[in-house]
Amino acid sequence: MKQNANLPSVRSGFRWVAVGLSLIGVVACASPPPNTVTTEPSPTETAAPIAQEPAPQETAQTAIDLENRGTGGACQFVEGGFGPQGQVEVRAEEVVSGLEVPWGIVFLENGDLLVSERPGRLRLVQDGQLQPNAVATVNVSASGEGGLLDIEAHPDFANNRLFYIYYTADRNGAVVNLVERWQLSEDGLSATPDRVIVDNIPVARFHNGGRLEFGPDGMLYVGTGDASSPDISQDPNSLGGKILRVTPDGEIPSDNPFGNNPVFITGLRNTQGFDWLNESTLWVTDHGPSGELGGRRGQDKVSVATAGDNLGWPILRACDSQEGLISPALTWQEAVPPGGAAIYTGSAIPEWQGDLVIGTLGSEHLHRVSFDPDAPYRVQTHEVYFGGANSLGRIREVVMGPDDELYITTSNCDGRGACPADGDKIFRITR
Ligand SMILES: [Ca+2]
Repeated sequence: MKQNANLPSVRSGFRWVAVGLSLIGVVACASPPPNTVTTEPSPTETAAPIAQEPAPQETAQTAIDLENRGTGGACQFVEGGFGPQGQVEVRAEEVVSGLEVPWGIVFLENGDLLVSERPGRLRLVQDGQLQPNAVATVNVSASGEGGLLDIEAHPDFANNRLFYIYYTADRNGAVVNLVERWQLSEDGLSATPDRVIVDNIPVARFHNGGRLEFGPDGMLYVGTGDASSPDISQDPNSLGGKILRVTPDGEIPSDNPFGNNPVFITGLRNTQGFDWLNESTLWVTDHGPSGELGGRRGQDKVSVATAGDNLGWPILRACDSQEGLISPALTWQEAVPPGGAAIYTGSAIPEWQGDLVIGTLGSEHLHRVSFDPDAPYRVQTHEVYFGGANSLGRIREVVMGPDDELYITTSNCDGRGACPADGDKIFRITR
């Protein structure tokens, strides 16, 4: 587990060594001006010891100021445009092409990669090669933003070969989103359903959520959408517009914030990306309105949240604050909107250590966001990569690999982008 000096990323994950993904080609650079550097201190500088104070690593969990999170005072509003051009030299290496709307990727213990394609196929990247036959075809209802969405592996996948998928299913005309657990065969070439983990998540043509992540506490977190019904986000008895938290078997943990209820965070519209800055605190990205509720637009956001928090959809606008609701740390006037997000824990791009990296669909960027280590609702650095001539197109998934490199997927063939002849791709983002 890698740790930034002040903001340890404690997210559990697959940290197996020796990944065999092959590099196929170098595709794009961020083309920074020469000799430019970021102005923030490096992690090692911020970790400079102060006399008679305990080491930051020991106090990071308790020293973080969450009391003032979300009161709006520190909220950064990006007015026009999407953010300053990134100043760190990074590039994208193509890992595989020929995919159709990949939504989620997960690394297996041997470095192979499972990819979910939204039309309903699970694909295997074995020894760096996309296998021609699907591992499994899931019977999805793939209209609008629904279909086969994220995938996540059981924390003990190496022993039980269990993994989870989030998908949209049509049950004799009743369409639902659900989380289902599957088991991968020993050779990795086929998979079979095991059991339903979370059922009857609200569904609509738009806003189906879909993100699955295991937290550092070993629990499965599920990001859902408001299914185009904003009011359900504020209803703790609805599974829509939430982050849910369940055990790997789908049970409700006894320490969930709303009693015998999988709901963990409320007031979301359509989250597709979140990661943990410590055991109990998450950075959460969310989509803002796209014309509903009187023509409101833009206002996608990044918030700092913990158990029981209400992130304010559909009540809050931009940096507004209201008693009982959490205002964002960062929001945009223009629609970005965010796909996946992950804390960068690799060493290839040391400037990004501990920062949140967000892939965006509409604006087609990678956003790098760093936060005040003592008050993580306060943005320190925000910049964008892969704009303009370096564009990779729409970016959906953002995930750290077991080789400590960052991986993303494109979503250019989802009907909203320019689908190239060789389809959607997985890229490694590195120096
Ligand atoms: Ca995932």
